Formats: sequence, structure tokens, C-alpha cells
Amino acid sequence: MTSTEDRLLGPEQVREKVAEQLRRSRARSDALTAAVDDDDLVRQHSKLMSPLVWDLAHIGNQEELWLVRDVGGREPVREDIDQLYDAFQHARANRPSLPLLSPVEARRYVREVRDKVFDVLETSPLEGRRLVEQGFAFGMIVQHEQQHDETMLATHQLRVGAPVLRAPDPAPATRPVKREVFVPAGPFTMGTSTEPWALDNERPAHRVHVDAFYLDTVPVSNGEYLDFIAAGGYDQPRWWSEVGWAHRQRAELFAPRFWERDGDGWVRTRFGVVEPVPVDEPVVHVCFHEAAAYAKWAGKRLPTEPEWEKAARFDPATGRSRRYPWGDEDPGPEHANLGQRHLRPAPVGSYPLGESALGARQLVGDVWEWVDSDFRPYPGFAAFPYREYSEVFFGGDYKMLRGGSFGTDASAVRGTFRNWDHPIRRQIFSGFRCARDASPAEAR
Ligand code: AVJ
Ligand code: FE
Repeated sequence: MTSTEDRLLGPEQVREKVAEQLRRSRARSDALTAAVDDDDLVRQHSKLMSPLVWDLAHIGNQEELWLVRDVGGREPVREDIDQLYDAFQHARANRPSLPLLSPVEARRYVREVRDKVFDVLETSPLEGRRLVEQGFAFGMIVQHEQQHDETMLATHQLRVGAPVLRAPDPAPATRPVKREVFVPAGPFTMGTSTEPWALDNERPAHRVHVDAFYLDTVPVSNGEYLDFIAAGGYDQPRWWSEVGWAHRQRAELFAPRFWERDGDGWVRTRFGVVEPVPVDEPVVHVCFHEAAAYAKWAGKRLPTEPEWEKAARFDPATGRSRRYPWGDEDPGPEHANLGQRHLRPAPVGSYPLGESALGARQLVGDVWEWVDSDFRPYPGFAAFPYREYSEVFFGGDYKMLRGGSFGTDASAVRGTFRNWDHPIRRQIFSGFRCARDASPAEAR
């Protein structure tokens, strides 16, 4: 049996896992910031993003706050800069004009913090406080760095200039799959109370009833999205919600972000490379309103968050919820397109070994999937360890995204992981898949 209890690690195993993951996240931050010169690191490539050098020092500052000062009980490294790297004190648009650490100083700072953290990791007990049980605070900081690494990848995508990032392409899709999977009516366990590094908004586990429905087996492809464009989808308010249409008008949307017309066809820019839009890849860089409009045009709708999670985790053979679509095993390269191994989504139908028990593919990895739910706490939610991770964002301002993208690290996504953003955002690696109700006859 593979229950979460069997996965609990002893303190030495936790230390080893933390050390390995800290090294991996830092290798990624280093690669993303080494790819451009200092001038580029301090520049703001988009009003939506921080300069890369801000993300780097912010990663170090969060690590200092939680691991050096709180867990380690050590003296501050640089108390004077806390305020500069507090995301709530300065809007992204204003960050370039702050007296930020230079690239040389930022690199020295994150190294100094990391050296102390390795010392804290070796010498601090991993019990006695909830913050350190199973290495939670370290896991939170690993995830935080990886989240900012995905943000930095999005900044790279917004940056104008010659390509600086390279990675091999994913393999072609293996075989066609059926268009939809059936998700039977009934309750399932949503969220988790046992996953050691799950963040506060994923907790606690609770039972949720979901009516029978059909979910697309794979994400909506560029080819399908092109049909929506060709059918005049962007010109017909009937497919759009009222706020969606108002946004479509104001922002003059006509295609996914980074697409341009090229004669009769379309090209897109991907990390500085201009290329024909690949028809068999999941569409990426669409906002919630575009996703919802496409779904309506297709005679469908977006899944809700409970529907998405049930399709991803519910195993009808056992009635229990898995950690990941494919089971309880940590993600491997055979399961999902994660971790910036490829700098693009894999073709739809890829990763047969990552299939969920109900037969859906690519729920984890490739593209974040918009779902039609607002960011709300689960029943029994308690902010931990700080209100500013989740709680201050609850309410109707954000829509949820599930499953992670090719830019997300395996440590920063799971079957229960919840991401959110404003419904108009599309600089993130966001796509979607559609759902539809089952008829009463089908639902039996
Ligand atoms: C959960 C991805 C929305 O990047 O804004 C990073 C994660 N929180 N630093 C974000 C986060 C604090 C957050 N998201
Ligand atoms: Fe942050």
C-alpha cells in the first residue's frame, strides 16, 4: 500500500532531500540570471514583471527571513533590505526605481544566506514546531524559489532580443486518444491533510460531491484555437462574458499573447524565436476570458476546480485520491513535462504514463489550466505560516489555475496544488481544457 504515512521520512532523509532540492532550485535561478548581462538583469522587461535581479534578491530575502532568522534563530544577514524585497510594499512597476542590490551584490547576498541555511539544516531539530516538521519551512522555501524561477522564465518570454535560453524539444505525441473522459457522479477527497510540503490553501482534506461530467482528455490545442479565431470568435460578443467582452475590447485582444499574423497563417515568438504556430501543441498565453469564450463557442464550458481535481486524482477502483494523476509516485520525466526541461508544451496526447485513473492526460505539466472557480479557502482553512501567501488573495478577484506548466518544477506542483491569477493575465504559461455536463441518462 502507498499511503502518505508510508512516505514520512526520517530526519536524515529529510535533510538529504532538502539539500538536493535547494541545490536544484539554485541551479535554476543561477541559469536564468546568468543567461543575460547585468544591464538586462536590472531592466524592467514588462510593467507586469520585476527586474530579474529583484526576483533573485527576493528569493534570498525570503530564505533569510524563514530559514536563517526564524528556523535557525540566527542574526539577520541584511535586515536593512527587508523592506525593498517585501512584495507588498512596492508594486512591480515601481521596483526598478528602488535602490536594489546590484547583480554582484545580489549574487553575493543569496550565496551568504544559502551558506547559513546549509548550516541551519544540519544543526536544527526537525521536530517540536509545526514549521519544521518533515522539513516544511525548507520545502516552502524550495517551492518559493521555484515559483519565482517560473516567474523569471515568464520575464524571459517577455524580454525582447535574440534567444538566450535553449532546451531540447519534447518528443512527438505517441498516439491519438479519445476526446473526452467520463467522470462519474459522487464524492471525492479534495485537498490534503497529510502531504508534508502542501501549502496552507491546499488544506485540509475534505469530501466534495461532484456531479457526473465529461472532461477533455487533453488540453485545447493551437489548431483547435485557430478554428475559434477563424470562425470570428474574437468578434462575437455572444461567446464572451460581459466582463470578458469588455476586456477583449479594451485590450484589443485578437489571438493569444505572442502571436502575430503572417500572411494567411500565424507565427508566435517563443523565448526570442519566431516560428509558425504548432497546431498540435496545447494553446498557451491565453487569459481566463479567452479560455471561457473558446469553451462557449465549442458548446462546452471550463471545468470547476473540484471537477479538475477529481478528474486528476480520483481512483474509482479504490475510491481514494492520488497524489498525482498517475499515482503516488513523485513526478518523473516519463509522467509530465515539468521543470523547464523543454521550453514549450509537449504535443497533445503526450505522456501516456502520466494518465489519470479516469484517462485524462497532461493534467500536470505542459500548461497551467484555467478553471472556473474563484480563490476561496477550503472548509477548515487556517493561514500557515503567514497570511500573505494565500489568505490576503481570497475573494472574487482571482481565478484558479491547476496542474503546472513546462516551466514549473516538480517540487512546486501536485494534484492538490492551487495557483491563481487575475482573469486578464496571459504572460503566464496558461492554457485550458473544456468540460461539459453529462446528460441525466449518461450520469446514471
Ligand atoms: C502562487 C504563483 C500566485 O508568484 O505570485 C511567490 C507565489 N508567493 N512569492 C506568485 C508566490 C510569494 C505566487 N503564486
Ligand atoms: Fe515571493
